[in-house]
Amino acid sequence: MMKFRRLDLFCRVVDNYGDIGICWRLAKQLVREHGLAVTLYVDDLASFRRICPVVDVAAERQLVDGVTVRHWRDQDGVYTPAEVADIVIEFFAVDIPPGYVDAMAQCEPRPVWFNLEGLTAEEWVEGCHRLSSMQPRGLTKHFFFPGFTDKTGGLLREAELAQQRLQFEPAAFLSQLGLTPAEIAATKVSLFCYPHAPVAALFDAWRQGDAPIACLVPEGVAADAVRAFTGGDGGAGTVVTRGALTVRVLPFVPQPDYDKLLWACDLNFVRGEDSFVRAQWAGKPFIWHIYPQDENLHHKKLRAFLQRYAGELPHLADFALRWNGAGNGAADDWRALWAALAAESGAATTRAEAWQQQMLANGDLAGNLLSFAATLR
Ligand code: TRH
Repeated sequence: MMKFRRLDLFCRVVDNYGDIGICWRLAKQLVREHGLAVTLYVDDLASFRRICPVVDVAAERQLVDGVTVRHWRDQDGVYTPAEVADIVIEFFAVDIPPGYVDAMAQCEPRPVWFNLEGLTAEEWVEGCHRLSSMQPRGLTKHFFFPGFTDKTGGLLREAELAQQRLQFEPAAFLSQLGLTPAEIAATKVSLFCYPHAPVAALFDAWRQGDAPIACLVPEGVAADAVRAFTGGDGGAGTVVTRGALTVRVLPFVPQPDYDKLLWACDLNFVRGEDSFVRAQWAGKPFIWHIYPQDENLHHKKLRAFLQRYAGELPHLADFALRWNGAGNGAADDWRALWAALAAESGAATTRAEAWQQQMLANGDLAGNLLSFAATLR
């Protein structure tokens, strides 16, 4: 018997689309697969609309795909205990409005309160996952960490994802995006990265290569390199071929279509947290551009992941380190790096599939979170 009926999720958009991307996925899954009534409080509806175009940026409250979405404007609201959900999640340690916390403290029993943390492959996570932290007025907060082992909360994954991928027809999807038969027949690479990635050098290597490459870039991504290569403004719909490389600029697609793009490509460059996880579920080789942090903390996180994932893929690891400015040595020869990576592509595909099975065994984050919540009541 399900102990919980309602769940509130608080999301602050710090940067880009990953914060809302993750919260939106989780909220939908909790409604669809677990029958919870979910309210998503989010402070930036414009970012939300980029990944989910039906969102109304002017609405204080709206129902989207079964999730109640509330515009979280400030910290001033007054809340009653009746408004408080059975489970409350703060994403990435955001400060829930004090009025809401007051109302939580008046509830009997108290709601189950989680801080849902960011994803990292570092070992310390296992020691912190599920730890509790006493809060004033009889409240307790628990840390919940996504992760890559069975001692963490696992990764977000919808139950129907594998089936959807199985039924997916890549050629039809790619021609809907405007790709020509020649581009569909080429090695297809999706490119999603931060502005500091060495894209121009990679384009140069691809251009000079022997095998045709179709690089699919969402509008606004790697904008300088795309403009330099295409000689135009790099708007959606731009397609330019030089040498062996065709660069095609795609519109920023709704979140479910981004999954399909990953499934359809032979290699995916991804970034942040959410696209990084989706690339893993795509079962295709990928290169991760990690979100940069002060004092190169992200390099440590990148190495921790590569150690788990790419032990048997030295060229993929090397390429990923250099893509992130974490490689050893002087100037990078991207032609040689690409040739080494391409030579490893069979092993990288096998590894991507095996990794997927390994991750499946850890359960999915939403299910793991609810099972843990049930032990707290
Ligand atoms: O956009 P990101 O860089 O987001 C984040 C945030 O910056 C966040 O503050 C930080 O904490 C985190 O990275 C590590 O990258 P991410 O996480 O991959 O999120 C991108 C989202 O955008 C993901 O949900 C997929 C979605 N997306 C689309 O819906 N359509 C598209 O066309 C593309 C390219 C992405």
